[in-house]
Amino acid sequence: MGGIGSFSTRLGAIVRSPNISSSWFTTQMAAAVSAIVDRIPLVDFMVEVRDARVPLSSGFDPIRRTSGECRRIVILNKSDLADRAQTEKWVEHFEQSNCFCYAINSHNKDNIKKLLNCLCTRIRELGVNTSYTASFMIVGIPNVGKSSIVNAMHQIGRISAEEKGKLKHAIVNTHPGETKDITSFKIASHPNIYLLDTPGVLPLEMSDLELGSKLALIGAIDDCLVGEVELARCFLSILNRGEEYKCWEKLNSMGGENSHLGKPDSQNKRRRKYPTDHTQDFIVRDVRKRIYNSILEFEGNLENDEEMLNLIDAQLLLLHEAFRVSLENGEDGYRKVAVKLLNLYRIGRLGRYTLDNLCSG
Ligand SMILES: Nc1nc2c(ncn2[C@@H]2O[C@H](COP(=O)(O)OP(=O)(O)O)[C@@H](O)[C@H]2O)c(=O)[nH]1
Ligand SMILES: [Mg+2]
Repeated sequence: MGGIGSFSTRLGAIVRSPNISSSWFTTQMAAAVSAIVDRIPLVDFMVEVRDARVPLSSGFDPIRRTSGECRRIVILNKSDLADRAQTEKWVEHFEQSNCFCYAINSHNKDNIKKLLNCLCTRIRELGVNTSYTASFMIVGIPNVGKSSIVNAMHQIGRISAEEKGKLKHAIVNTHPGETKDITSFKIASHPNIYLLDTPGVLPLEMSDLELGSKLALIGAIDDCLVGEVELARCFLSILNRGEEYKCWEKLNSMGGENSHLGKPDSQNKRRRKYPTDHTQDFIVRDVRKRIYNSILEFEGNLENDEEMLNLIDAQLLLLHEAFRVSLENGEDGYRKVAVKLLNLYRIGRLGRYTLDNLCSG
């Protein structure tokens, strides 16, 4: 997916408007930048966490200014939400520019184990002895999963039982801006290896409108600053122009409420052995079905902004029903629908979307 159209431009303009931009670049971020930059010479590696859905746009601005002075590793996190083929291409792209790059889902234990091994190998390659204390500074824009990675690595890290007993936790939240200080977490002994979790930092300026809209879509900027309905509209414009909804076709031919999300029968039987969130599954199926049918029945031109807006507004109306939100709630009802839609998108239940096309990088 290349340019994401006029809805993205509109969203980007909101992000860049003076009253909004003064809210997302906080004094806390400015302080974090100088604390991070001061520590760069003291750490062995900088680990830049990016969002696999926007591997280019989620770059950590301060690191560009210091590039060349530090060893750098790039992690494309949330790969479970991004297009697989695009992620592979992005990993190759970063490797070709001479840095180690790993695509992971920080909620996946195997991914974290592999990453832990890779980080330990990087330290061994430095030729240090077992009494050395090594450190990786984890940096990135807000909400890319830095604290989730640190927690997961600290939990499975190779540290003594005594140290395990005192495991600490970095705060993880769906809202950006939760990590306020730089904190260290041990992940290995002999040599001792520490990860430094840091607060997320946004670029001081959004170089173009699309950048602002992409960062807002992935949740790096607080939704309420930008407006949930505008965000949902932008997401729907991407969905309507994309390919993901096409695999929801079979939902129309599926029966009653107990049928699972397009899984063959044998898999359904297996799945029923385990507790699942049936209400959520039912709602997701209903949302997909309504969106799919609305696109199928749409006779306008998706390349025409006004016609696309008509489709999106019709979809938001349909989604009131799917999410059981009364139309009587007016503007607030639209906001509730938008919040629920964005939540489904951000947990990957409406498909995998990579918003940065490698060719546009
Ligand atoms: N789907 C998905 N969600 C993730 C992943 N890693 C983190 N998250 C979620 O992203 C949100 C932000 O995570 P957090 O670690 O607080 O990000 P930070 O601001 O960069 O420290 C939380 O809701 C996490 O559960 C991932 O690999 N996949
Ligand atoms: Mg954090």
